[in-house]
Amino acid sequence: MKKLAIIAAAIACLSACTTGKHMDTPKDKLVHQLFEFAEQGKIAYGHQDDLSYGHAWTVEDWESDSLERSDIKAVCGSYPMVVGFDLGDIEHGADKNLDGVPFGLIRKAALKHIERGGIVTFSWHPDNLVTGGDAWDVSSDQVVKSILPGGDKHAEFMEWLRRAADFIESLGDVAIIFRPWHENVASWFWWGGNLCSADEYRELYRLTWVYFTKDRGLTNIVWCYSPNGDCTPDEYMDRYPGDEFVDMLGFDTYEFAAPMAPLEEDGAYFMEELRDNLVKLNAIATEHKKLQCLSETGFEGIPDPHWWTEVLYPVIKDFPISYVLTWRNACDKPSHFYGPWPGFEWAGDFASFAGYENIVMLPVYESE
Ligand code: BMA
Repeated sequence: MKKLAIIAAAIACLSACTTGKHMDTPKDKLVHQLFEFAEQGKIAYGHQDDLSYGHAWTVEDWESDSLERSDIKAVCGSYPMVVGFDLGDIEHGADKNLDGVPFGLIRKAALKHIERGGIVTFSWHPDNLVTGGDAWDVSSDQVVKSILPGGDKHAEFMEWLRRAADFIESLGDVAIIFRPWHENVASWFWWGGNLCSADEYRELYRLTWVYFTKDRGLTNIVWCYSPNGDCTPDEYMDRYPGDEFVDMLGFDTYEFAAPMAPLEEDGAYFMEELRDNLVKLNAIATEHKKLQCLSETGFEGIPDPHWWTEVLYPVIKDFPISYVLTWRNACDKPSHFYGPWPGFEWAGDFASFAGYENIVMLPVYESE
């Protein structure tokens, strides 16, 4: 039953995406590839900032090593199929993003990854234009209102969008996944649930889409809408910008260690929550004929020796998500990692996960 629904959704979407055209633009090809993963029961593995730095190496190491360094590759011999990068601080025209990664490196790494056959996704944690704080500054509930048309910060905000669009345009004729204004049902970002009305949120997403797509002609973007996972289907859809503006549906959800609780209890709770969320996502995505992904997940520090094979995999394997992405391995915060690294005591469990037939990794070719 599930298989049929997926195929029906895939065919409907593919024809919608390609109406009147040959299926040959970079975006068409990426959409097709992502649908094919789901149709074949495969899930691509993704890792944030994988090529920029790792648990024990920094962006400074990059200049000397031609982008061949990757914690994931060091552990299992393949790159992640999907690599995520964040555009935070591009809005200021900064040289480096909010985590200190030069935008020149991000551009080079993204293009290298695509050239190798991989898939690239961009998130964006822009600062708060009203308070001058960061994306997590939720001290004002007037931010979205003031950056929309008619608001006193609108002109400045359009400059921020221009800088983000300039960066994506600078990648050239390649397709990428972009998921702006994420985790928007909760209220930890200035565009969150209690910080703006549903109408304002939708207008923000559409404004971004229209500016990129129509004003700037950036038509090779796969647009991903990804609220935080822990929300009802009504909450998920309440702020949905509309089918015209979205190609892929996802959500972000993490496992957390509850104080004093044994790991098995955390794992069981997370598995149930993840499964519930994926059931809801599948129902919505099937109805709207959209691609699906688990846009962010992980367990900080991966304290569970079997997290990949006994917690994450047993749940995701049953769902037609095209990819799952775990968050970054911060080089400046030793306990802030979501992927394995060489020497990590439970790295073998990840290598087993990466070796499963239906987990898609990006092989390293001889010539590299
Ligand atoms: C968060 C953390 C932060 C980081 C931000 C953007 O989840 O990893 O340290 O600055 O993502 O990458």
